[in-house]
Amino acid sequence: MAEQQGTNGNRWTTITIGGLLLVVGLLLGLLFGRDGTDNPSDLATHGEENMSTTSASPTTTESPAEPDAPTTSTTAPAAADTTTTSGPTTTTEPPAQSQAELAGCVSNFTALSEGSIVAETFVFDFDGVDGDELVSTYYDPVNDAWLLRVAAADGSLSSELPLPASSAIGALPITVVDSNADAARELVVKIDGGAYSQIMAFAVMVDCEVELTRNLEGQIYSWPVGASVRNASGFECANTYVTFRQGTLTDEMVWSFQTYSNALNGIVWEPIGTAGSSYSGESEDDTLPFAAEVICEAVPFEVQD
Ligand SMILES: [Ca+2]
Ligand SMILES: [Ca+2]
Repeated sequence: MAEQQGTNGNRWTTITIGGLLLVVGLLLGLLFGRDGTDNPSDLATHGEENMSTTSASPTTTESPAEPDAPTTSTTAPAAADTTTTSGPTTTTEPPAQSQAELAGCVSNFTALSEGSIVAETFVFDFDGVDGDELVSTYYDPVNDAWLLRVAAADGSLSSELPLPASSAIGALPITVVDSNADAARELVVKIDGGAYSQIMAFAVMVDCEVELTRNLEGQIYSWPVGASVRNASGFECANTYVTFRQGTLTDEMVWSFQTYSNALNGIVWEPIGTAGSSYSGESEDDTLPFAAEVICEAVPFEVQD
């Protein structure tokens, strides 16, 4: 019995020791449990890592969007194709440069607008560079305006200029001259009209554009040509200059007249000589002392049908 009690006591001590170990174990477990409560922060950091990896993943989804690169690589061959297709044409026709290119101009051809009425077209080499230009005056009914138009015969270039002509009177190319003997042509063009006269101006090509020539003040240089009972005017081309004349019949039945001799320099008319180019005079009777016309030797040109 005593031995049994002893063994029983041992049992109880082992149970209590076991219980103590359990308690210790629980305490340790609690301690680890606190570490476990720290874990949420670890989870949070893990979460952040996850976030960063998920935010990183968009960049990896963006890189698939680099199919843009394939599209640029597909357009690049296309550009190469066009240059190679245009290449053969330049190699098959080496001298076939456009008039615009030959003249060092930008190709800016604009077709004549529909409904336009061409008065007349002169064909000649206006800009002095290979190939003829088609030089026309035409009426644009949409804008109720008269224009001077120059177009390269090969359709590579065009330039236009509005003229002051009223719609009832109209504008017209008159002749082609070289009034200053510099081999560059000038077009004499009627830009308007009056009661007894036609208003003339000179047009030139400058830097791929058609321009009307100017006086020293920069205004369009125009001159009436024609005669009435009491008024007359005209001009005459000399070798390197033009003499413009204007007269009025006085009450004494003589013509009082003025002449101006000017030479074209670029697009500006300048008086010739240092003494000035103007002269005033009177006729001896009522006979007009000059021709009320354009008296200039024409440079050859064709009139288009
Ligand atoms: Ca030309
Ligand atoms: Ca000239």
